[in-house]
Formats: sequence, C-alpha cells, structure tokens
Amino acid sequence: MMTRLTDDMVKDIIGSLDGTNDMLMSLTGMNTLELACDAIGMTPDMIDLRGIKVGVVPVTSGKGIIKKFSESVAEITSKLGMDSFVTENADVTGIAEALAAGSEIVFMADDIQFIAVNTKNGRFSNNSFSTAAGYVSALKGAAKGLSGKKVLVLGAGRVGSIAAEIMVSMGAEVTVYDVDTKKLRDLSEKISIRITEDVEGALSSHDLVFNASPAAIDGRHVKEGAIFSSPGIPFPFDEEGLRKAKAVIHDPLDIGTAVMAVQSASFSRPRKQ
Ligand code: 2YC
Repeated sequence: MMTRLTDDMVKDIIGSLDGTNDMLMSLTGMNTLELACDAIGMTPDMIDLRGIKVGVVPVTSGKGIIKKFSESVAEITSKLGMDSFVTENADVTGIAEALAAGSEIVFMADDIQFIAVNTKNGRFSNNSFSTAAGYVSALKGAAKGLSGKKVLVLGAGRVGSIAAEIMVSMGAEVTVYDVDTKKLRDLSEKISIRITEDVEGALSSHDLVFNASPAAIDGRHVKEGAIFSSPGIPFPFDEEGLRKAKAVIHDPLDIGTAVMAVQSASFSRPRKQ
C-alpha cells in the first residue's frame, strides 16, 4: 500500500521550505538544490534551472486532490529558480493547459505514481526514485560518506528498495528490515544485502538508519547518537527517539520533489562541464 500524504501533512509545507533548507544545510552540509543535484550525480553549476517553465496539474483520480499538494510542488520548484504554476484545470484538461502554456516540465500525481515529465522528449522522473536518491544523499552528507559503513534500511517498499540498491552500489553494508519477509527475501535475491526480522536488535546496533516505513519507531531501541534519514510518512519518532538521535532528516515532500525537478530538467539540458 502506497503511503499517502494527507491534507494535514501538506498544509504547512509552503511556509516551511526555508526551514527545511536550513535543516539540510546544518545536518548534511548541502542546501536543497545542492542535495537534489548530488542525488543525480551533479552539482548546481552543471545545470541552470532558472526560467524553466513548470506546470503542476492537480489530479482528481482515486482519493482525489490533496489540499495544497499542487501549490506546494509549485512553491518547491519555484524556490529552485523555476517558473512554476498550478493549472486552473485538473486531469486531462489540466495537462492540456500546461502543454498549451509551453511547460517544459509537467508534474502530476495520482495515488500510485507522482511523476515529472520533460515535454521536450517525454522522459520523466518519478517520486520513488527521487525520494530514495535524495534521502541517500542526505544520509551520505550527514554521515560524511557511506562507503564501508553499516546502514539499516527500514521498509523494503519502492523507496526503501531503491535506497538499499543505491547504498550497496556506494559500498555501504546494508541490512534491510520489513514486516513482510517475502519482500525481504525477494530483495535479497536482487541485491547483496543482509536481511533481519529483529527490528529492535537492528535498530539498537546501527548508527545510520534509512527509514522508508510507515510504521512508528520505538525510541527505546534507537541507538544513542544515531543518524536517521527518514522520508517515511507519517513522521515516526517518539520523544525518546528524537532525544537519542543525533540527527533526523525528514520532510513530507520537499527533497523528493526537488530531485524530480533537477532530474527531469537534466533530461533536456546538456550538463555544463
Ligand atoms: O492533489 C493531487 O493532485 C493528488 N492526486 C495527489 C496525490 C498524491 C498521492 N501520493 C502521495 O501522497 C505520495 C507522496 C508521499 C509523494 C508520492 N506519493
């Protein structure tokens, strides 16, 4: 089941973007733009996002529109220097509106996929990869490198699995936990990870944790001084966990959307050397 944002999780995003940027600077050494570029192996000097026209299209399918979701996506991409707007119309009419307005990138999300399409060549980024890559970069920044380090991944869904794969390729020693042992076994056949069914023991023995699970994290098992890179929603920490952790990197939408913006823009712009 895809964990879905609620109106309540989204309502405060627009006013909090500078705060997220500052949090990322202090915990990872990178601001939102630097982090988004790092997630796809770039630096900000290699791509110019200014003036790229971005259309954000509300989508009414499934559980329908999340209040302020589209406006938040537009604000996040505007902060990166893009020329973003939310279409008046939703769904197909909204897509037509975005295209007619000359949007180079079109963002849209239903209950299963959240994508950013580059209208110049049809290539597109998706939020699962972008969230995984963005939060791996954040953990790498906060931990000052992941190569040779032990990392625990909570959740073997789309984000957790992609994050595990990226961190294995970076030389991290990755252990994955999921309540669904079949998901764990399937993943361990694809990539070289350790799997565990003892989430409490795993938590208490890891300094670095990537949390991509919707489940609560019991602070009693959090290791003193642990660093959490935690895209999982809803926010899972109790006050004991927050007290014991050295850093908790979390935002409901910002990092994933910023990586989508940079990645989809890079599909039609040559990387400046
Ligand atoms: O307002 C709208 O246009 C809605 N159709 C948006 C639905 C987004 C559903 N997806 C999610 O809540 C999650 C987010 C964490 C980002 C990706 N999927």
